[in-house]
Amino acid sequence: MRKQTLFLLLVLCVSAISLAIPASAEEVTITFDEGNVRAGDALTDQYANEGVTFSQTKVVDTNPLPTVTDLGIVPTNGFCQINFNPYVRSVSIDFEDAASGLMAGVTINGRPVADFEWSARENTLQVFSSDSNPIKVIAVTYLTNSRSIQFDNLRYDQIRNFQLSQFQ
Ligand SMILES: [Ca+2]
Ligand SMILES: [Ca+2]
Repeated sequence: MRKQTLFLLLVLCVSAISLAIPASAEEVTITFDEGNVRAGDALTDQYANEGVTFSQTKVVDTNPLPTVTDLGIVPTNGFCQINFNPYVRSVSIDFEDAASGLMAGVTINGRPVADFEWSARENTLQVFSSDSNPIKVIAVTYLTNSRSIQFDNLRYDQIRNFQLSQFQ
């Protein structure tokens, strides 16, 4: 029930955002249930066409019911990295269970995320940046020996005119 309500809110939010943002911005949502990947797969470039690749990330079934599959991702060895091309101005990732693991750190482009640049509400990690300091790489590390948080529903707001070549 709660997930249905959240989904409805998300649909409403996406509808509102798509009316408000200029044509150059493009919001992308990945649920990992599109048929591109299976549980147990290493996640690397399967979503490269959507403008995102992954390092040290594995696909898992986040739903404990054997009859229900809801694919998400976990870091391998306590660390995962999400790489964007084109760059993005904001990223949000849902947690399946915030109590299941402890994040030790989040970085944007190799630099620790400042307080004003992120929030974790409603089991969603939200990372914000700007057009002048766009997000290329987000890395998440975990406390040693803690279980990894299961992530799902990665959403990001692409800046189409910031291609990698402009920064290299
Ligand atoms: Ca399942
Ligand atoms: Ca999913």
